[in-house]
Amino acid sequence: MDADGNGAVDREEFIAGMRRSAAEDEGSYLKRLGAMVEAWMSVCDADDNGLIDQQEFTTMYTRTLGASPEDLAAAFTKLDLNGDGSLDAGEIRRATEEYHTSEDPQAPGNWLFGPF
Ligand SMILES: [Ca+2]
Ligand SMILES: [Ca+2]
Repeated sequence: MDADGNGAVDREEFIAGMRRSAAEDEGSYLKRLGAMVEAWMSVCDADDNGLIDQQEFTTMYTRTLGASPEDLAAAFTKLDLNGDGSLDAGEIRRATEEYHTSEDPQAPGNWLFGPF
Protein backbone atom coordinates (compact mmCIF):
# COMPACT_ATOMS: atom_id res chain seq x y z
CA MET A 1 0.00 0.00 0.00
CA ASP A 2 2.97 2.32 0.55
CA ALA A 3 2.79 3.80 -2.95
CA ASP A 4 5.44 6.52 -2.49
CA GLY A 5 7.75 4.17 -0.54
CA ASN A 6 8.24 6.54 2.40
CA GLY A 7 7.72 3.75 4.94
CA ALA A 8 4.27 4.91 6.01
CA VAL A 9 0.76 4.40 4.67
CA ASP A 10 -1.16 7.64 4.71
CA ARG A 11 -4.91 7.97 4.35
CA GLU A 12 -4.90 8.29 0.53
CA GLU A 13 -2.61 5.29 0.14
CA PHE A 14 -4.79 3.28 2.49
CA ILE A 15 -7.98 4.08 0.58
CA ALA A 16 -6.34 3.41 -2.79
CA GLY A 17 -4.94 0.14 -1.43
CA MET A 18 -8.31 -0.99 -0.10
CA ARG A 19 -10.00 -0.20 -3.43
CA ARG A 20 -7.27 -2.07 -5.32
CA SER A 21 -7.51 -5.14 -3.11
CA ALA A 22 -11.31 -5.16 -3.36
CA ALA A 23 -11.11 -5.00 -7.14
CA GLU A 24 -8.21 -7.44 -7.61
CA ASP A 25 -8.93 -10.00 -4.98
CA GLU A 26 -12.64 -10.30 -4.54
CA GLY A 27 -12.38 -13.58 -2.66
CA SER A 28 -10.35 -12.24 0.22
CA TYR A 29 -12.34 -9.01 0.17
CA LEU A 30 -15.53 -11.01 0.69
CA LYS A 31 -13.84 -12.96 3.46
CA ARG A 32 -13.01 -9.73 5.26
CA LEU A 33 -16.57 -8.63 4.66
CA GLY A 34 -17.72 -11.81 6.39
CA ALA A 35 -15.62 -10.92 9.44
CA MET A 36 -17.15 -7.46 9.45
CA VAL A 37 -20.66 -8.89 9.29
CA GLU A 38 -19.85 -11.16 12.24
CA ALA A 39 -18.52 -8.24 14.26
CA TRP A 40 -21.57 -6.15 13.48
CA MET A 41 -23.89 -9.03 14.39
CA SER A 42 -22.19 -9.64 17.70
CA VAL A 43 -22.64 -5.99 18.68
CA CYS A 44 -26.20 -5.67 17.45
CA ASP A 45 -27.66 -9.08 18.36
CA ALA A 46 -28.49 -8.35 22.00
CA ASP A 47 -30.28 -11.66 22.72
CA ASP A 48 -27.68 -13.61 20.73
CA ASN A 49 -30.19 -15.62 18.69
CA GLY A 50 -28.42 -15.04 15.37
CA LEU A 51 -31.11 -12.69 14.07
CA ILE A 52 -31.44 -8.95 14.29
CA ASP A 53 -34.99 -7.92 15.08
CA GLN A 54 -36.31 -4.41 14.71
CA GLN A 55 -35.94 -3.71 18.41
CA GLU A 56 -32.23 -4.63 18.38
CA PHE A 57 -31.64 -2.62 15.21
CA THR A 58 -33.41 0.43 16.62
CA THR A 59 -31.66 0.20 20.00
CA MET A 60 -28.24 0.01 18.36
CA TYR A 61 -28.67 3.12 16.23
CA THR A 62 -30.66 5.30 18.61
CA ARG A 63 -27.92 4.71 21.21
CA THR A 64 -24.85 4.91 19.02
CA LEU A 65 -25.88 7.42 16.36
CA GLY A 66 -28.93 9.11 17.81
CA ALA A 67 -30.92 8.17 14.70
CA SER A 68 -34.66 8.69 14.79
CA PRO A 69 -36.85 5.60 15.30
CA GLU A 70 -38.88 6.59 12.21
CA ASP A 71 -35.80 6.59 9.94
CA LEU A 72 -34.67 3.32 11.46
CA ALA A 73 -38.06 1.69 10.91
CA ALA A 74 -37.82 2.66 7.22
CA ALA A 75 -34.25 1.36 7.03
CA PHE A 76 -35.19 -1.91 8.70
CA THR A 77 -38.03 -2.50 6.26
CA LYS A 78 -35.61 -2.04 3.35
CA LEU A 79 -33.03 -4.39 4.84
CA ASP A 80 -35.54 -7.13 5.67
CA LEU A 81 -35.55 -8.49 2.13
CA ASN A 82 -37.87 -11.44 2.80
CA GLY A 83 -40.15 -9.44 5.09
CA ASP A 84 -40.07 -11.91 7.98
CA GLY A 85 -39.46 -9.22 10.60
CA SER A 86 -35.81 -10.00 11.30
CA LEU A 87 -32.44 -9.69 9.60
CA ASP A 88 -30.61 -12.98 9.14
CA ALA A 89 -26.93 -13.40 8.30
CA GLY A 90 -27.69 -13.62 4.57
CA GLU A 91 -29.63 -10.37 4.54
CA ILE A 92 -26.92 -8.61 6.52
CA ARG A 93 -24.13 -9.96 4.33
CA ARG A 94 -25.97 -8.86 1.21
CA ALA A 95 -26.52 -5.41 2.71
CA THR A 96 -22.87 -5.11 3.73
CA GLU A 97 -21.71 -6.01 0.23
CA GLU A 98 -24.08 -3.48 -1.23
CA TYR A 99 -22.99 -0.83 1.23
CA HIS A 100 -19.41 -1.22 0.01
CA THR A 101 -20.01 -1.78 -3.67
CA SER A 102 -23.24 -0.05 -4.70
CA GLU A 103 -23.39 3.54 -5.89
CA ASP A 104 -27.18 3.47 -5.69
CA PRO A 105 -28.32 5.48 -2.66
CA GLN A 106 -31.62 3.57 -2.74
CA ALA A 107 -29.95 0.15 -2.52
CA PRO A 108 -31.10 -1.51 0.71
CA GLY A 109 -27.51 -2.06 1.80
CA ASN A 110 -26.91 1.64 1.99
CA TRP A 111 -29.22 1.62 5.00
CA LEU A 112 -27.27 -0.95 6.96
CA PHE A 113 -25.33 1.60 8.94
CA GLY A 114 -28.31 3.86 9.39
CA PRO A 115 -29.65 6.70 7.27
CA PHE A 116 -26.36 8.57 6.88
CA1 LIG B 1 -31.48 -11.12 18.17
CA1 LIG C 1 -35.57 -11.22 7.02
